[in-house]
Amino acid sequence: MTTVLVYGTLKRGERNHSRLAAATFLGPAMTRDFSFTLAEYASVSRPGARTPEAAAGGTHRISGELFTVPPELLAELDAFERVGIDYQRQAVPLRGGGMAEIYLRATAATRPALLPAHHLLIRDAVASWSERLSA
Ligand code: PCA
Repeated sequence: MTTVLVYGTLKRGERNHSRLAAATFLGPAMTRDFSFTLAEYASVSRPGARTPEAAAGGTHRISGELFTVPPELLAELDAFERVGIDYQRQAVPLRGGGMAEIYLRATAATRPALLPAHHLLIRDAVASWSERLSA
């Protein structure tokens, strides 16, 4: 089992949450460190929808929901999030202790240089996806 911190479309009430049907909700959680950036993009797969994307580097912590995920589901989620292309999954310390896996923007080395034109940054993501707390 792996503990995963989700902050975007996988959260309860969001459009991809049904993919976590086999996961166990543990509660709200946030990263320990204020060392991330959260941006929001126009969804490639769903025109009109928006997708948040956290990246390493920055001054914000990421808040979301903690789930226990069985190995088969983790593999499915990695495929869905296109790990190695769009996202990388990384272990981060949580506020209050412990670690969780989180999907962060893939590094420039693995991310395709040319993104579709509609996959452009719209604006900084705001509280709709994650609290933004200053250090
Ligand atoms: N799905 C993952 C990463 C961003 C997204 O929309 C999540 O909810 O954590």
